[in-house]
Amino acid sequence: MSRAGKLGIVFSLFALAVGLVVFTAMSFLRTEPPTVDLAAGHQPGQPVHLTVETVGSVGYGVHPQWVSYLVKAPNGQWVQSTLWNLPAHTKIDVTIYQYDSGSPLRNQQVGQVYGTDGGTATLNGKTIRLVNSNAGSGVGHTFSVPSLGINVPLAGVSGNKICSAAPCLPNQWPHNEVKFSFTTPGVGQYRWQCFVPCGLSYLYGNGGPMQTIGYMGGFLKVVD
Ligand SMILES: [Cu+2]
Repeated sequence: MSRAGKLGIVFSLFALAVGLVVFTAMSFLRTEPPTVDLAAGHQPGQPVHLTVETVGSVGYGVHPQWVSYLVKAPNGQWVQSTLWNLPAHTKIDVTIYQYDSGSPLRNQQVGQVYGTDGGTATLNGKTIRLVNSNAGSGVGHTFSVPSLGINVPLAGVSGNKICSAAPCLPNQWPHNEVKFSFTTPGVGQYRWQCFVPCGLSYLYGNGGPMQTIGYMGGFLKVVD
């Protein structure tokens, strides 16, 4: 083969490799879960029920091993999304089914409940103002909205029977039920996330699911 021919092949292969890298990077960056609409058909003055779950591994999709939040859509389906439309100036009654194990917190501050109605939550029906992560099964995740001053620690599940494929159902797997309420502010997008470095096998636990929308963080999309 001529030198030009060889060069041509090398150049084509190089261009193909570059193309693949760009395509992979772009498709990764473009990936965004669907927004689950909990504001449609909302009657003014009525509270909105927001039901979510946290799982130790989602069990499907591109990252089956990753920890994740899921949300119950108005049609009753569990959806792996952390983008939720909520009506403005409305009381949101939140129920979180927490199916993951926990550990002591590095930052004890996120063991406290704050920013919710009454500054409290309930854990399996009992009113709490904090979870002592150095006792019991620690804390698995938090539900935190820094710009609204909200933080709720989610106590870890005890024992080693842990649901590892979402959606996990309360009648099938051990879980902690955490309930609290808060009131949405005006229209805007408010970042929320978990503050437990739960991205196992990533640098300091803060990579992977901790920095990917759809797993351990998302947006409260507050609409009119
Ligand atoms: Cu987490």
